[in-house]
Amino acid sequence: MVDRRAEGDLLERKIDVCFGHVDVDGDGFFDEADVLAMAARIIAHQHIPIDSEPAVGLFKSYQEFMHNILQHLDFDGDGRVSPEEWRKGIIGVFGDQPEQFDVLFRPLAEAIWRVCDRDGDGTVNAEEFLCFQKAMGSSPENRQLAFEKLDVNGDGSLSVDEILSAYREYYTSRDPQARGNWLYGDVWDTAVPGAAAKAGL
Ligand SMILES: [Ca+2]
Ligand SMILES: [Ca+2]
Ligand SMILES: [Ca+2]
Repeated sequence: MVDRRAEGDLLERKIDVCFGHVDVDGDGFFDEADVLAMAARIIAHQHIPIDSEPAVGLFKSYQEFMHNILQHLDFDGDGRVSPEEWRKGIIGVFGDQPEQFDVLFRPLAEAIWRVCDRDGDGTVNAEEFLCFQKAMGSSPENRQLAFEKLDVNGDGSLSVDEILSAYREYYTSRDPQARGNWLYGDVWDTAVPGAAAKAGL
């Protein structure tokens, strides 16, 4: 059996898996409707009021994120991101300009974890983390696995900084040992969305 982990396409795989999370309505494209649905889902799963400050901040961050993503990744200018644009764009943008990761993803990741860290102590416990993963559509096995792998010292909580560094590794690292590879569980055990599969990704 071929060990796909050794084939060197780990980064591409992570990005394809992530497309399945961001295309919330499953229509094969990532666009404004998906980010609004994703923000609403994260807020609902954390059981916080939709008009609370962190919730409002999350909607705002997702909209800014979409604006920036379209600027960098919408190569054909149709106002939405296809799986091919997503893969080409993320690898191209971060490969050439790694500092763009902080510009594109960090403000959104911070807003997400402000919502998830409900008591604001700078750490996220297992329950809060699993609620986030549920909102992202991860399988129950992958939710649990992600938490175990990221919680290196096993104390049952993750600092927000640890999660942000996991994000960076997830989107930019080709290192098979990078801890952030586990952000959404086992990427080799996660189905790649239909549109990405059809596009031969
Ligand atoms: Ca969509
Ligand atoms: Ca496009
Ligand atoms: Ca907390």
